[in-house]
Amino acid sequence: MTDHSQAMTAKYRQDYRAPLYWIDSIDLDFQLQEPLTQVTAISRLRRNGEHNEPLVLDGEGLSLHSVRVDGVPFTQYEQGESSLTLFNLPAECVLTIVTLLDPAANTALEGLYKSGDAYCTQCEAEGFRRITYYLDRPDILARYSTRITADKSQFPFLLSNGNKVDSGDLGDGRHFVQWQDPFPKPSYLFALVAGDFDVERSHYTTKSGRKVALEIFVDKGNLDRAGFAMESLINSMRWDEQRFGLEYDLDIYMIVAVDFFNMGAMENKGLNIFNSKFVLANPATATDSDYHGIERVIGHEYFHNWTGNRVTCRDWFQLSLKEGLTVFRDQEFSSDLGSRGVNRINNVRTVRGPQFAEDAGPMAHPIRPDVVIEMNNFYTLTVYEKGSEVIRMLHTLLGEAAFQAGMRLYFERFDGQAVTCDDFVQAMEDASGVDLGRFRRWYSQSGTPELTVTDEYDAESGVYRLHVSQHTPPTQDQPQKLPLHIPLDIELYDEQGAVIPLQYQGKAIGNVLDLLEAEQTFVFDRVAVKPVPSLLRDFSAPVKLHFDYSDEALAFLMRHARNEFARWDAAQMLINKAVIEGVARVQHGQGVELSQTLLAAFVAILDDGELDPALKAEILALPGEATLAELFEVADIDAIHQVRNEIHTSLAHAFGARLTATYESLRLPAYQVVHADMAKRALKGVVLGYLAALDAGSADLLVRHQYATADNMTDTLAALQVANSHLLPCRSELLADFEGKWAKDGLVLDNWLRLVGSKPAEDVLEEVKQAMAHPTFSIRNPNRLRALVASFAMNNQVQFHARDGRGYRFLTDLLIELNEVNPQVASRLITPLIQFKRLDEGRKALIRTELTRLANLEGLARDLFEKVSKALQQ
Ligand code: B3K
Ligand code: ZN
Repeated sequence: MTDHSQAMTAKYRQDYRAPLYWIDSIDLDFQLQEPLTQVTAISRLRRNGEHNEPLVLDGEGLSLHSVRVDGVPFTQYEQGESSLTLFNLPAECVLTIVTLLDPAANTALEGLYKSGDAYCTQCEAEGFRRITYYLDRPDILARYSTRITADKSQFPFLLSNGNKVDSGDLGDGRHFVQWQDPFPKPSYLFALVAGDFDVERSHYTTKSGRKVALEIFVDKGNLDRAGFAMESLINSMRWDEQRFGLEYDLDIYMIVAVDFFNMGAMENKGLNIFNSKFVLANPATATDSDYHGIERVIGHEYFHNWTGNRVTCRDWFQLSLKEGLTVFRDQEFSSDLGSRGVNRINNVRTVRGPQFAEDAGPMAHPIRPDVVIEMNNFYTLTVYEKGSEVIRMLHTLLGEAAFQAGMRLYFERFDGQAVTCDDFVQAMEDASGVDLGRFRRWYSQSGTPELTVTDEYDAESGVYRLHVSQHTPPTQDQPQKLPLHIPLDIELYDEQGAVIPLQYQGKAIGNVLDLLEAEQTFVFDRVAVKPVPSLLRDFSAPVKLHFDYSDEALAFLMRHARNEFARWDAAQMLINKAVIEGVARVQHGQGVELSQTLLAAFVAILDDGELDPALKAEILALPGEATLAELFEVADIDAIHQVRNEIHTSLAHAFGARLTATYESLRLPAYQVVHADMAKRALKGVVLGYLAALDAGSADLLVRHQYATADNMTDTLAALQVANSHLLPCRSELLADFEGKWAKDGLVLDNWLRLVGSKPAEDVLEEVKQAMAHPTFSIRNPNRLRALVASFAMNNQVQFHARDGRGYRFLTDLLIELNEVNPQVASRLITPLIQFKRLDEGRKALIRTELTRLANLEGLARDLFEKVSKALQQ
C-alpha cells in the first residue's frame, strides 16, 4: 500500500509555528472488521487565539466517510492529497470524522496494519494520520479514550493506552473494550492491538507503593520465551527509581510482541509494541547478544515513559531531545547492570563505524536536523547514538550530581509539555551553573570533529605541554564549521605505569580538559619523566583523535592504562596503524608485516590472568572491515579485507598453543545467562576463530564438535560463524542442519539468513537468491529481509562491492520492489549505496548508474527520494 502522491517538499526547523487550533481530547471508536475497519474520531477543538484561518488536518491514504461539527453533517471542507481543510469552524466545537481503512493491505507497517493474525499500530512519527484526519504533530497533547469492537473468538484481547474502563459482549460474537488514558499525549504515542495471545503476567510495586500490573503478550505457544523480557522490565523499573528517581505512573504496563515491525520497538503510553526479536528468548533460541539486546530495548522503551512521554518533543526536529537522552539512559542501565567497559566499547564501535560514516555521507545532519523531507529518515545513528554522546558529554562536564539536578529541574519545568532541545540544555545550565554557551553548537553542527594532539616535554623544568587543535571537515549539508566545546579526558603515566598527578603551579587539574578554541595548549608541571598520555579516555567526545603514538606507547597503554576502555582503544589504534601500513604494502605488491611489539602486546592480553574474559574478547576481536574503511580517504576494499585476514592469521600464529589451552579452559557447565559465563562464551568464540586461522583441518573437527554438543544458541552460532567465515569443510553440512531444525522459526532462522548473506565467497549471491525462496522468507517481513540483505550489503564488503557491480544491481532491484511494499525498510537498506564517498571511481560510477535507475523510478517513495537525490548531488 504505497500511495505515490506524497509531496517531496522539505520542511525547515526554523519554520515552526504554534498550532492554529488545539485538540483537548479525542474519543476513538474502532470497528475492526473485514474488509474495512471503520474509525470514528470525535475531537474537542479549540481555536488558538483570534484568527479566521481554516483548520488543516493531516491524513494519508484515508478513505473519508463523513464529517460532522457539533453533531451536524458538515460540508465546508476540502480534501487534499494528504490533508483535510475545514473552513469557518466555531472557536470551540466537537468534530466527528469517520474514516475507512484496509489494515490487511497495509504492508508499509505504518498506521493500523496486520501482523500475522493480529491488528496493531505504529504511529511514530507520522502514522496516526493513516488512521484518521488529525493535527498529527507532537505539540498537540490530547486526552484519549479508545473503544475497540471486534470478533471475540478471533480477537479475545483488545488493547489500547491507559486503563481499561469498560468491556462487554455485544451478542453477535463481537465484544468491545473501552480504554482511557489519563495522561494527555501526542498522537504518535497512540496504540491499539487486537489479537489472541499468551500472556506473561507479573507485577511491580513502585517505591511510593503503586502496584503496577505487568503483562507481556506473545504469540500462542511462545510463553516459554517471555521470562527474560519480564525480568528486564522489572529491572528497568527499579533502576529508573534508583538512579533517576523516576517512578511509573499508570496501574498497568503492557508489552506486545509482533513479528512484523519496521524497527526495534515503540514506547506507546502504557502499551509498548515490540518487534518480537526484542522480547522472545530462551537458551535454545537466543544468543547472549540477543539477551543483551532485549534488556537494552525493554529498558529503552520503559525509560521513554519519562523522557519522551511525560515530556515530549515540540516538533520532530527535536527528536534527539527524547532519543539521545533515552539512549544515554539505556546505556547507563546496561552499564550499571553489566560490564561498563564492554558496554562502552560496543557503543563506541557504533559511533566510530556507522555513525561517522553517516557524517561522511550525503545524509549528514546535526543531532537536531534543520531540514527534513521524510521524518522516518531521521531516526538515525546521528540523532540516537551521537545524540546520546552529546548527553554523555553533558554528564561528563557536570558530573552525576549536577546532571541529576538538571534532570529534576527539567521535569519540574516541563512535565506534561512538548519542548525543545534548547529547553533541556537550559535546565542543565540553570541547575549546574556550568556555562553551556559553546556546548550548544553540538546541536546545530553536523560532522565529525577531528582533534590533532602533539606533546612537548621539557626534562629540565618538568613541564609537559599538550597542544590540541580541533577541526571539523565540511559535510554535505554544512560547509562552514565552528569550534566546539569538547571535553577531553586524559591521564598521564610514567614508565612504570604509575599515574602522574595533573597539576600546574601548585593547583590540581582535573582529568577532563575543556577544549573550547580551535587551538589550545594545556600545561602541566612537576612531571618528572616524559609521560605516556592516555587521550580521549572513555571516548569523552564523539571525535576522531590524531596523536602520533609509537607501537611501543600503544602496547604500553594496552598493558597499563587504568581504564578498561583505554586498553581496548590502544589495541584498536595499534591494529589501525598496522592496517594502514599493511594496505600500503599490499598495494605495492608486498606482504603484511607486523611489529614484534604488536604481536607481543596481543599475546600478553591473551595471557593476562586478571583481565575480564569479556574485555579480552573485545580486545582480540579485530575491527570490522567497514570500520577500517573509515581510516582511508579512498578505501581499497579488497586490500583491507586481505590485510585484516593476514593480521588475524599472524596473531593466530603468535598465540600458537595458547589457543587450544584457552579454548579448553573456557568450557562451562550448564548454560546460564550471567555475565561471567557470557564473558567466557564470548572469548571462546573469538578463540575458535583464531584456531580456524591457525589450522583449518583441526578447527573443522572442533567446530563440528562444538556445534554438535552445544546446549545453547551462543555456542551453536559461534561454531557456525567460524565455519562460515573460514569456509571450513563442515560449513554447508552444518548450515543445512541448522536450517532444517529451525526452518519454521523466523527469528532463529534469521541467524541462518545472516550466515548466508555474509558468506565470503563469489557465489554468495546465488545462495542469497535461493534463501529468498525459503518458505519462511518474505520480503514483507523486515526482520527476514534485514537478516539476509543487510548482512550481504553491509557485512560482506568484498562481495557486495564486487567489481562487476552485481552486488549493487541486486540491491537496487530489490529496492525497486520494496519501494512499493515498505518504503521505510527500503530506505534503511539503501545505506551502503549512498555512502560511496570512500570508494574508487570505478565503483562510484557503477553505483551512480543504479541510483539513477532509482531516481527515474515512477512513484519513488519520499523516503527513497530524499536519500537518492542527496546521494546523486555528491
Ligand atoms: N520511538 C521509536 C522509533 C520510531 C521510529 C519511527 N520510524 C522507538 C524508540 O526509539 O524507542
Ligand atoms: Zn527511543
